[in-house]
Amino acid sequence: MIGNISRPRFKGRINQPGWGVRLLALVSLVLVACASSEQITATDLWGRPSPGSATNAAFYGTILNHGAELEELVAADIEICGQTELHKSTLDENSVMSMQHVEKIVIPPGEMIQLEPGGLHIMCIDRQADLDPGDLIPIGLQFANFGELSVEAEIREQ
Ligand SMILES: [Cu+2]
Repeated sequence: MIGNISRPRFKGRINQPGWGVRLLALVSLVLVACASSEQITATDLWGRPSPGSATNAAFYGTILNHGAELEELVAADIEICGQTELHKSTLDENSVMSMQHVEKIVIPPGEMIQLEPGGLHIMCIDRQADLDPGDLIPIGLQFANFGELSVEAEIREQ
């Protein structure tokens, strides 16, 4: 008997969305397209949890330049940090990691820049609050042409 269980069959017509649904989907698509036509976007910003005595923290993410002009990230501001700087980590010939302050991060038109561990990052110096998993930390990104972009970084383990 087990092999003879008949499953309900849906005819194709039932699964076809009506034109109203399709129109809604189209409108949503257009809205998404408009939202992403911002000249500069920053996505997936994050930082590691850092409770306790550590005084510094780093933030990472992806910055995209959708515009036709070259853009420069010139500063970042995080309220819970005494000082916020743009940094770049480098590995020297002895495999020693060090980081330098950079004046700006250049984002060519149509390209994206990855801020990531071991590379470019936003450095939080003199951290004044714990960073716990799930926290959303507001960051102000200052661009040379675009101006200020407000984003939030999620605190998580990678
Ligand atoms: Cu750093």
